[in-house]
Amino acid sequence: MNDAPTADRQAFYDQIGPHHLAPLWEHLHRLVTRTPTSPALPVKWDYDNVVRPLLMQSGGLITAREAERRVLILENPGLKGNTSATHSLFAGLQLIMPGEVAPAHRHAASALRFVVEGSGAYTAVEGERAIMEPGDFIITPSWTWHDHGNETDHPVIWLDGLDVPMVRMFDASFAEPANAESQTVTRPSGDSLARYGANMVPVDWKPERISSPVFSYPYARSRQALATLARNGDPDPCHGYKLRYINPGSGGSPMPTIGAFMALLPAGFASAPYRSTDGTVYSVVEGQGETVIGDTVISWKPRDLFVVPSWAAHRHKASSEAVLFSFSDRPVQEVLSLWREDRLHG
Ligand code: GTQ
Ligand code: FE2
Repeated sequence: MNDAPTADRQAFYDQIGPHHLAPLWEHLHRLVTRTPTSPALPVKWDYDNVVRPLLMQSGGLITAREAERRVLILENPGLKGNTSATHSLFAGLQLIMPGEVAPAHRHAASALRFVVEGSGAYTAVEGERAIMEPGDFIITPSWTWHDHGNETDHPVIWLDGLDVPMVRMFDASFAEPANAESQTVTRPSGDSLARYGANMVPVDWKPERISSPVFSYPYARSRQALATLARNGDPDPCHGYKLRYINPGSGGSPMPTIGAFMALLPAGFASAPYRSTDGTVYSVVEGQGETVIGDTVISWKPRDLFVVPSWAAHRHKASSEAVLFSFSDRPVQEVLSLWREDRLHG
């Protein structure tokens, strides 16, 4: 019912309100919609001209130690006050200056990092440091200890993606600081990738947790795989050449709540329109192009970030060969049998 209620009905609503009761029939069509109606908006953050200068300015205002994490939140303008990029996902850009440490902690929320600028900083996860290079994808699964450090002479910046809004929805947030600022290194860098990331695993290994035992997915490997696909076959009309990151122990997503993807769009490629129920955060790695989302045209270049809301029809056009990283809540929707997609040819 969309019309203003009649006087007698309004009087009834006023009568039941104090008893914490409300008439479903006034809300039903907003609650059970025929199709998704996300309040999230298509939005772009220009890295070179807007985000980077402001992030560097924040570097002069607060240290990583003081801030605990020096992050500018990418807040969707359709979700003001929610500190989130989509309804279910937080995104932010984190800056760590030379010599800084972001102290060790752990929390219920799962996090991913996608390195945007600068190389040689590290994220330590459960005693192993991942040395970060642009385009690397790194995970810190739920309740794993993690700290960051930058022992180089230049700033390092990465995209953080967390399932914080989902954890908040469940009222299931826990967090704990570590005793020491930096974790003691207990395994050499590259150890988990060698053990679990060479299409092999230790002979008697049994997965102990739901998340991937590989926590660093280097760009060089992902990029090479995409280049090979592009040489060997035709692109998908909607996706170009698109791969998803996996947990090698299960074939599923690296962490249960967040799916992550990387796509290569050949120069001149224009994708067929597409929509899916997982609102998605994109980070441009290489190339230039535009993504048309409904009536909104988002033109992008390396390091720009943008959001495609749930069920928003969109298509990508690459003016030069492009690589797009993205993440979404798709694995959650899939296990709940909620995920849907629509290929809108023509
Ligand atoms: O780097 O550990 O953007 O705990 C938000 C929460 C980053 C982190 C964020 C976090 C972190
Ligand atoms: Fe954290």
